[in-house]
Amino acid sequence: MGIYTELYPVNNHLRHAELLDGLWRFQFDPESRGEADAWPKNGLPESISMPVPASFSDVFTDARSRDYAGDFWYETAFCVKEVSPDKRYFIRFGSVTHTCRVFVNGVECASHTGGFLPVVADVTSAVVPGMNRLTVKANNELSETNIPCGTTVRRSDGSKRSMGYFDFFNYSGIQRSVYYMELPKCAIKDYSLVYRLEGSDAYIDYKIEADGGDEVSIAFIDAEGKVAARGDGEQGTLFIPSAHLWKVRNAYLYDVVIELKQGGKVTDRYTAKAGIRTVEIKGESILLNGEKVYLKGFGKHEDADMIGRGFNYAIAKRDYECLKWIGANCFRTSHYPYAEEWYRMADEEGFLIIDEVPAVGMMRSIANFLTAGRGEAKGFFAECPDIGTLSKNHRAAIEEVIARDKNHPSVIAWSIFNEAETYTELAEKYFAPLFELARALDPQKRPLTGALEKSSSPAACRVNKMMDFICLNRYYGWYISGGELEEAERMFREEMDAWQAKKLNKPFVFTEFGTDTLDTLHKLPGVMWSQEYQQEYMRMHFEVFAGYPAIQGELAWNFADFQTGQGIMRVNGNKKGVFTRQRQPKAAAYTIRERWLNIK
Ligand code: BDP
Repeated sequence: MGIYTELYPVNNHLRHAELLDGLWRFQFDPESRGEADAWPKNGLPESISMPVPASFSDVFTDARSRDYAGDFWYETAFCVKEVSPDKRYFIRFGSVTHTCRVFVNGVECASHTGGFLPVVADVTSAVVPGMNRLTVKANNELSETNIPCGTTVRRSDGSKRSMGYFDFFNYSGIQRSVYYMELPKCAIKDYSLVYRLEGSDAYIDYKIEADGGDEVSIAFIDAEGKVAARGDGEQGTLFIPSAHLWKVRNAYLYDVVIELKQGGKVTDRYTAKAGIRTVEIKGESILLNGEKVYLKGFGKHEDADMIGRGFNYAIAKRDYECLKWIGANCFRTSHYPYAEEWYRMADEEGFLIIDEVPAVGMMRSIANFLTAGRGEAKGFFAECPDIGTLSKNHRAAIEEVIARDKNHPSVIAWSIFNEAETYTELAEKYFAPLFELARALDPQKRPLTGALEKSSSPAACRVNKMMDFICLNRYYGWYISGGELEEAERMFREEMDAWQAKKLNKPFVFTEFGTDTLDTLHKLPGVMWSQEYQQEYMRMHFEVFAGYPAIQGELAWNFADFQTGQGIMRVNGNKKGVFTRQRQPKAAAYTIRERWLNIK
């Protein structure tokens, strides 16, 4: 297991987890003077209040603050009742975007690169009994050596501006929940579960990693509270005859209880949910528990009014209700790992997730969507200033996402990139070790993929051979032959024929197809941007999909309208949502619903 992000916080008589969400102090630091001026020790000198979790941008009423790029600071206080030698103390951030350093009482306790995975600070040596100051120095500048990729330029007045090589707003800040945790010194660090099915019987290979202790045990408890299986020792195999399986939209979850003992005394207990299921690719099929599954759903974003990319339960709940209403069973966490709460909810609701690392923008283009949509991408890797650092950060994201999400039954695949250069020798060299790494790290050996843009054509792409199923982002009828659906369909079929001719014997999943659509515009016959056009475009795609048996999934772009940077191609954001940003259906939602409710 190795890398671990500290298990999702739980509260019980041996573990204490306290949410620190609320109003924190906040300050921009455009001159990067905070450290020299000892802000971690003395406090932020001119701070304002700022909600956590939330992106900072959309709470402001001035453009400079909204679009700020550079260093910024957060600060709050937390209470430690007593400092015991038998305990360890942690602060766990769901994420801090994009890089951060964490200080407690002025002492640096952690630093992290990558804005979409947990940051865990062991603060044991810094805490004191009573109130403690927690300070976070963050930075949201984009570069070509961190993911997501982009660049940071200076305006004529010297201020910085971040420009992503991607099509979503560079929301930043503490966008996920923060926990203060007290753990026993002798604690459970990590666990993994791997399932095998024989008929209706399940075998569960488990591994537990602990810090100290001399005895460890694991139990699977069924929904009636009965122990279904129990095992002792750090690793072993559990057997559950006639197991309840975790199925699509019919999720059965067991309670898992892991206990650690020292000298006969229980020192730690960790509880979680587990769903018994297998995932596998066989020929052109995606199999869940040995049965074929067709993926229906969307690429999403963590994105909403006011809170930006901040996690909010009500929004997530509404999204799941919309997904159920429309007949979806899957989504891709485009273009970064989402807050852990999304996966916990998917586990419970029986949704399938393609879990994507933030490797987006590996194409030098501010209007990357245009470039990618038309298949006009130019090289990225040849000019990347430091491939070593980029790949180190990309590796870390893969290690951390697998460490974090490996036990979620909802996660059925890892997506290693979105729309990267794949058609050069450099790209092949870049990606091969990353795919190998993911394959080696995932105890469940889930299928691997990446989302290919138009330049990754059947003839040119050198990376699809590393993938277990192939994800295509295609915009025939939008970026290509926009407004000309018949012509678009011919070109689309031509490309699909070329893929088919390659006889790859792998499933294909459409991970993007869609049209920008204004919820105010109706026009008959449909024109680009009208609701009618979005419907016609969808119908055309559904017909094409039906003609190719290897197509095993359709994830439309996008679930909802979302914020992007400004530009002549974006009207206050990307409007390819099938739902509006307020999660109300556009006309195409009904077209899609009619189809998806009828695909079993
Ligand atoms: C693709 C990107 C996605 C964009 C989409 C679009 O993967 O992030 O939002 O196109 O243009 O290039 O809508």
